Amino acid sequence: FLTTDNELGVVAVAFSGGQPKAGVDGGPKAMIESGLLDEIKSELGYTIHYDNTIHSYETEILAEDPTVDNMKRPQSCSNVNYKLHTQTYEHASQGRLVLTLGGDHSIAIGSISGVSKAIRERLNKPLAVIWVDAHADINTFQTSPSGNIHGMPVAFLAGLCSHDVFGWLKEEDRIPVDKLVYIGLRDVDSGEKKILRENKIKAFSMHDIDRHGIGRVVDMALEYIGEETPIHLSFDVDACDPAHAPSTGTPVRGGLTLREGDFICEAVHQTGRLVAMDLVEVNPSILAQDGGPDSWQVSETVRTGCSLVRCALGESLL
Ligand code: 4U7
Ligand code: MN
Ligand code: MN
Ligand code: MN
Repeated sequence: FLTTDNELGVVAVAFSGGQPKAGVDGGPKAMIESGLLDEIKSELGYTIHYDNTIHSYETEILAEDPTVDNMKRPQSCSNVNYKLHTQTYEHASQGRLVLTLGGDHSIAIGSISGVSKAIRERLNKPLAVIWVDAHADINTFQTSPSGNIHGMPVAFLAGLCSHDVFGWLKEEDRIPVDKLVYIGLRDVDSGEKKILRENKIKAFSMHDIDRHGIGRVVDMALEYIGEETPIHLSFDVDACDPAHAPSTGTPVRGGLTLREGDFICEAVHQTGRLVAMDLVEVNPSILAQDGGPDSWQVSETVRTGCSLVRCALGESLL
């Protein structure tokens, strides 16, 4: 077996430096305060390994962090991700399933690289990644139109670009391009489309979901990965439609329904090969124009994020 039964390592990463909007560092706190970890413990029966710390990484976030080669706040992103890398590596080395709560999606550089390294050492296998997102997050620092690192993590992880700033990222930390599969895409930059095409990367867009239905799409994604491979599920809450996840930095209309999102997580759980999950980009500070502090947007988004996590951990299994 790929993980020890019902042992869960949790890392809460309050980091927003991969993008410009304040507040996404409040995501983990909001999900945890709404009772997520208690439910996982009492209702799903996991033993949780958690340091009871929402890592703010204050010492890692630098006052002076000038743009380097079109990457904004590069040193802060690198420092935070290196810390996270060592934490997910530690959990995964112990055979725990690893849950990382973000934070913006740049933190996938640390979470996935740590798990990848541990899985290679423990099982001598590559790690597959299912990236559920409205966006492909595969810009290189050269193609990125924004310079925001939360739009680049896949490029670094898949070895499509590298940079001295992320010099700690080694070969065994990386994921093979042919074990990467996307679900939910609908806002992909032209440079990213070229990268996806040239590297023949498997991607299921919202169009594919409309055409085949979510059931077939998930089957095809899992078939593509193959039966032996451990899976890291990296879930950006903006994959879901803004009706269900409005409080996120880069919402895009026409997304997954609640059930489609939960279904993806349930189906990945059912493979028995889920070794890690990220749930990122919940930003409790983002309200609709008419929103007050208690607006429904925030609670709905937090609720969606928590539901996705519980489904990936087997909640809806009968
Ligand atoms: B997220 C974008 F240009 N592609 O690179 C970019 F549209 O983690 C958006 O998926 C990236 O939320 C979105 O900045 C990153 C942009
Ligand atoms: Mn996104
Ligand atoms: Mn993303
Ligand atoms: Mn986003």
